[in-house]
Amino acid sequence: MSYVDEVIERVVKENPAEPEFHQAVREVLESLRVVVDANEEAYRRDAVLERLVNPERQIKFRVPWIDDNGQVHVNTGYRVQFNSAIGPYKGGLRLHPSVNLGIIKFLGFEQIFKNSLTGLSIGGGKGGSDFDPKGKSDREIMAFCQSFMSELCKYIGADTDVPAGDIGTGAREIGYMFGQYKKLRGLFEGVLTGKGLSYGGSLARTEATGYGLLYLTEEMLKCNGETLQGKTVTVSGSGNVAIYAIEKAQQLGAKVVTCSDSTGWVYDPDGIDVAALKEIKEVNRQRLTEYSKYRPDSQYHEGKGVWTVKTDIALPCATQNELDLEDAKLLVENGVLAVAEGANMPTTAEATEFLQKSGVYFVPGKAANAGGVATSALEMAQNSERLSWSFEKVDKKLQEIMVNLFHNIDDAAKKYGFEGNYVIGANIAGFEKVVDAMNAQGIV
Ligand code: NDP
Ligand code: 2IT
Repeated sequence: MSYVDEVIERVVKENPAEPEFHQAVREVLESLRVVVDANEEAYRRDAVLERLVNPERQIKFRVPWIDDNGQVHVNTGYRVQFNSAIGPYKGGLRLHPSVNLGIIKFLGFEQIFKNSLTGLSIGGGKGGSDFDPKGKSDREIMAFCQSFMSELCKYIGADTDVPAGDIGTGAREIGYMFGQYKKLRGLFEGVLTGKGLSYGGSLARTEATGYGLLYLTEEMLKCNGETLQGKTVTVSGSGNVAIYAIEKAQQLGAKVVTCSDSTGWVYDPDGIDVAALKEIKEVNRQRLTEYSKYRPDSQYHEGKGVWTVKTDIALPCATQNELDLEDAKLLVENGVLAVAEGANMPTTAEATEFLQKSGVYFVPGKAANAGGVATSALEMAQNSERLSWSFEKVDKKLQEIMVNLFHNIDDAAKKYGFEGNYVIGANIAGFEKVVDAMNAQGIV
């Protein structure tokens, strides 16, 4: 059996009931086959793949907090410090009832390669909790965040591990966590990114993931003789990534006609009203059912359905495995040109394969959504020099990072004979830097 197959089999056996982690490992290792096969003897001897798929450390802890009625709740907190070969662990904190160790491990594993692709000095990590922020009062959110950080603060620091936002964790949660870290550790340092602007946050971090997704998509289209101008775009999700993806797509001349949340989706044939979406989601924290009050000609549908709409470019920006084979078939039937992942692993393995075989340009999340973490690294740089850069400066650097990133994955795909396969290109380009750093640092 080949080394790649052997390690995949062991990951599945040794990490039972973690299907998302298996899926992420399988995708990466399958892509690396061409590189691993060429170095099989040395890689086996050095257990390169075993060291890659086993986190350096995983922390699981109790998070007790008291609700507004005096009831005590206990959630589970996680931080997986996956790989520090190229820099301090870096990656978001997800707060969602579906969170479990396998999901945090899949996200942490992806983060290793994504962070490497940014070209910046950040290792891979991820954390979170099965806490559900929906419907909680501000005081309850604060109580949870303080309890979560009371334990997490023992394991993180500006030069060791720097968490940030993800699903359910935005500026409010980062603020409460930062306050608790500072109180307990007595350190005002860049231990979290996505901070508010008044206490060390970076301009353009809020916009970065969505904007970066569009900068990369535009470059990819340009290199294939296409452009965003005049295209129809469908987006899923209506959170941080989705909102700023929609905003930038419209700035670049496309028309975005959908968005969604976990209960339903909106079709707005005239183009999504971003100001209305921000008010509903960022200010009032309401459901998408409110959208038709702002836009009477739009349609609201319960359940799932964004991918049934005819589109040129599909941008899944909600969560993992939200675009399956049936959705992919519909998209292809409707003539989709490109799919770029704003979320982490939103496309199932079968759907990805089908899209690629159908000639759709497909860019995986670890490349397409890397603008968020890249700008987090720029926030870390600003914190280190105790300065704040202008929006224009950060945004320009973000654009450069995404354009370079696209060319790196495109070149890696070509170099190994898989031209146009951005999944293989991203995995190989991300892996090369990490494995080089791991080899240089010895068996640690
Ligand atoms: P938010 O919490 O701001 O928004 C998440 C959006 O996705 C909401 O509209 C939410 O709907 C929807 N959603 C979440 N879970 C589900 C689900 N199980 N089923 C259906 N809809 C769901 O998160 P972000 O925008 O920050 O993150 C979105 C994706 O992008 C995630 O995969 C995240 O890992 C990834 N990502 C985020 C980055 C960042 O900088 N924030 C960077 C790179 C990737 P509802 O509100 O109803 O739950
Ligand atoms: O998935 C991701 O890249 C993020 N949630 C952002 C991580 C970060 O550290 O900014």
